[in-house]
Amino acid sequence: MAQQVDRVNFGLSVSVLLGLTLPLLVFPSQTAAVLASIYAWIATTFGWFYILTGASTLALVLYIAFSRYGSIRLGSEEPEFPTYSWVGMLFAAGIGSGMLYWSAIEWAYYVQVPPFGAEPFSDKAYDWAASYGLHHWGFVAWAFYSLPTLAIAYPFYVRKSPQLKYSNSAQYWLKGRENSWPARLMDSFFMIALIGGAGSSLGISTPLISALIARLTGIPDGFELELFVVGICVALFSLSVWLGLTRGIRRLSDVNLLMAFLFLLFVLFAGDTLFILSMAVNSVGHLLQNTLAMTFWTDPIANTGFVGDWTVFYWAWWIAYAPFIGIFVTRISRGRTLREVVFGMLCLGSLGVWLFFFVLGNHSLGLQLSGEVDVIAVMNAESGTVAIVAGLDALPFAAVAIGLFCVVAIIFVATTYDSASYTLAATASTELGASQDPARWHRVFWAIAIAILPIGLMYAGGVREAQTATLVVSLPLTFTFWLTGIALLKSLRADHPPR
Ligand code: NM2
Repeated sequence: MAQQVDRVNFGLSVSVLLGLTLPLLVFPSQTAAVLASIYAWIATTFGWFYILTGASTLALVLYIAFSRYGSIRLGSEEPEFPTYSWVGMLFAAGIGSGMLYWSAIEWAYYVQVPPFGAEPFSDKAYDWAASYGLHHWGFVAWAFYSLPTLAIAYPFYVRKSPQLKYSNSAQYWLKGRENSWPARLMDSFFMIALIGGAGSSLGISTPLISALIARLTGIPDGFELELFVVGICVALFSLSVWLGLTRGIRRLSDVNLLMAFLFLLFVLFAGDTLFILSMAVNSVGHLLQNTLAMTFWTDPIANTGFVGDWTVFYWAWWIAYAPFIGIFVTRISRGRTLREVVFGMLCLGSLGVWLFFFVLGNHSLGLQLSGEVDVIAVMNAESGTVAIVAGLDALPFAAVAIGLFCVVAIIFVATTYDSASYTLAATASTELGASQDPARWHRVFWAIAIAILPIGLMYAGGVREAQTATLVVSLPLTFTFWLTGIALLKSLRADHPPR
């Protein structure tokens, strides 16, 4: 159904897109230096605040799920999507091919500079390396995604506030002032974070995908191949968002889930199955044993930089994506209870990512330990991407694994971008009803618009800077998390007074 365009939000976000791209293109090194020093300042000054926000967010969503509020249903209808597709869509939207990169290689960074005072390359360092990734992509991380989802979905379905926007999460305070400047500010922070975040994700995944294609076809890797990869991805996600939620986005996510499972099964059985399984079980134990310590660790005494470089970096990254996921998951969650939303995201979301860390991560960790491939040396000498391909190359029928991995990576990129374009279009539309979609041209406009930034960045070499910019923008979003959390609790209390 065609909807009106909200001129202010539309104009604002197009200006943001240009405002973000131009300085990075015209003054790349100066912009990079400024951004890096701002991030360093944020990580030192607000590190504790990010850690505290993570722990509190997890506590809040668990409280809502376990309390009587958990059984509140979002709208009175039956769920619009079957659970398989619902989980598939929320997973594919929230997780991009960044996860494919990090799940395979994150351990190799941690083993060299381990947390909690472990000796580099020691057995203890390997234990931490195999379990810390599970924390950075686990319950706290998914709680960051769940909170805006609850905070947007509750007013949207239950309080009938027809705004599929981030500022809807502050509806408790904004009643009747949906177009006021605090609302606009919240929405524009969200749009900047999403445009920057999506831009840098495509900037990270393109080299990975083109390295895989180069390995498979023998075509030399380089800027032309990368442009070609961006072209395929953009075509795929424009088509998907053009077809819409049910015919496009949902179908692509269903295929995504199936292909991802096939790929993981292949690596599990073609690789050292026994080692992968026992390392996976072991790392869950290590994670559970240390969850509290990891959730609250700010490293104030030794100040090794691990928390700022990793945990704060990850929390900021998840927070930058979170309002987008909140809007998108709201749209697909009609008919579900708050408890289902929290547990679906926390448990199934974490489990989905963990399967990649279990199989892909422990496969390459095993190669390092057995001496078959010196993954760390390859990574340090060349790049993480090359090290991942080297790990897959050690498998029997390596071409099958690499081919599947390449297809999965492309679909993961496309499924994040189609929902991101959908969400940007929704934010830049005026009132959307519970099952209305933004106009078709408008959805495709955003699909193409958010691809322009990464192409520019790849050309100018500013992918890291875009990522840093995203992290910087996530600071004000972190403050809005407290705002939306309190607004949600207040609305729930007001609508459901204790009996
Ligand atoms: N998060 C999940 O490429 C990606 O995986 C994008 C990254 C926010 C850490 C999402």
